[in-house]
Amino acid sequence: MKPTLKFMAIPLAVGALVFAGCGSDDSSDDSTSTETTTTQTQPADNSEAAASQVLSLAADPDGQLAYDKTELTAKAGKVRLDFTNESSVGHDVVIEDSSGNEVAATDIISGQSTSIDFDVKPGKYTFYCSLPGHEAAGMKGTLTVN
Ligand SMILES: [Cu+2]
Repeated sequence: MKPTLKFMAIPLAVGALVFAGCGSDDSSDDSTSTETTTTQTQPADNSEAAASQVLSLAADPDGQLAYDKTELTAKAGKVRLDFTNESSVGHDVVIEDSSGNEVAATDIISGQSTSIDFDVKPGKYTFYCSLPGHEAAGMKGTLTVN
């Protein structure tokens, strides 16, 4: 063998290796695609919040200390109570649970109507007018929740 051939072969081999190295580097140049998946938060269905049952109660239109009902019934859940007082005597409706805790209360009204929304569980509730002497005179009743 002639030494000149070996001498010439080495730079070619090195050049080939360097070239191959560059080529392999190119493949690792992938741009990492950051896919941001937008999570769509579903809006809460607030239509369920509306009272599904409506109770009505009225005070005596002639000003007697009495409601038109002494018993109300409802199913557990959200309840709306419509209270009407056509008389000029002020009245309200306070709802208490069996432990005597106030669950809801209307404004004191006269000559108008109002309503309140509240939640009830199965059991016995009481309602009454909070004006002095009115409950004692008979403005009271029971709300039974099934
Ligand atoms: Cu009253």
